[in-house]
Amino acid sequence: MAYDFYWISGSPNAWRAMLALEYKGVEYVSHRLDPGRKEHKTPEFLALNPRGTVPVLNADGVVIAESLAIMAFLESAHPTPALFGETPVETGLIWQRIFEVVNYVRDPIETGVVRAISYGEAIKDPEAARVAAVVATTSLAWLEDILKRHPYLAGESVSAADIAAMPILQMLGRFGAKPEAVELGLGFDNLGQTQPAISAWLDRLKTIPGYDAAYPPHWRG
Ligand SMILES: N[C@@H](CCC(=O)N[C@@H](CS)C(=O)NCC(=O)O)C(=O)O
Repeated sequence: MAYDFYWISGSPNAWRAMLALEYKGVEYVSHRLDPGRKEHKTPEFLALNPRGTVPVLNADGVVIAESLAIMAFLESAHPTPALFGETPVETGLIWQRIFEVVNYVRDPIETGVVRAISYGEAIKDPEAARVAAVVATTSLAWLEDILKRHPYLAGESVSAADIAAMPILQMLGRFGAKPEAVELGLGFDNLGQTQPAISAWLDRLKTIPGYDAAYPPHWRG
């Protein structure tokens, strides 16, 4: 099957789908879109995904435009190495963790903190930013507790749950270290000290197959 994969550098949703492709060693044609030139809003791209969002995987005309759906599709088409477990118990826990991340971690971190910093809202409204930081810290405490007890989110081995969550935490580390975030005292500029288990988990994930290939190119250097 021939795959065309559409993505934007630094998009957390595209990152997780690309890492799944790379982790599984699946061949694909890469289409990096430039958001500055609105390449995800061209008529050609909107014909593939009318929402104009990435990631998109076109598998011989079957178009999938949701990151988790792409990961599930890849698991079915390329079962080895497994990302969604080998037994019903493992698969259930992995999906449990994915939905917990999507429902309780993603928004407080991505919308509450990362977007506020990157859109310049945090500096305009420091009080709101600090409130959002407290909410995000509660989500981090939940992750930290799991990762104190297990090396990965769904237990002893890497899974789709880790790959789904990792870009969100990387975004927090990157934007939490921006000077304005540090100046506001949001508390995300030294995850190694404040959340050592999350930080160690991020380091472990740097060694999995495909990590370097899927790392956002404009973050390098
Ligand atoms: N639920 C979708 C979300 C896709 C999404 O919002 N992608 C963002 C990048 S992370 C995007 O393309 N934003 C551009 C836009 O909305 O114009 C998924 O998981 O794939």
